[in-house]
Amino acid sequence: MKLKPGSVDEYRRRHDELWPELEEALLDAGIYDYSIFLDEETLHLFAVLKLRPGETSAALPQLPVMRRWWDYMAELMEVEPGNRPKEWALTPMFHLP
Ligand code: RM4
Repeated sequence: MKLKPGSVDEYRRRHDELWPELEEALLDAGIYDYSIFLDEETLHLFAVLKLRPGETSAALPQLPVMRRWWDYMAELMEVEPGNRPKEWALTPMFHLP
């Protein structure tokens, strides 16, 4: 994902106050150990999370709370039409299990 210039502090503040119902939806979708890192130079965000076995989190984008969060965050982030954050896939280069 990527932030718009000038959005770093507000992006952090909003995540420090993550809506409890969104946290619940993320956990219900099987997500845990979820972190988002910022490259201060490029404003790219690198999200890494774990999914419980058998979970895909595929239903999340359809949930009203997810859509409301994406609408709320759209002024701070590069987004697709519909306000889903733009994502740039990364190429795995190494993994030590
Ligand atoms: C991000 C973005 C992601 C969401 C996290 C919690 O800003 O909206 O889609 O998973 O917040």
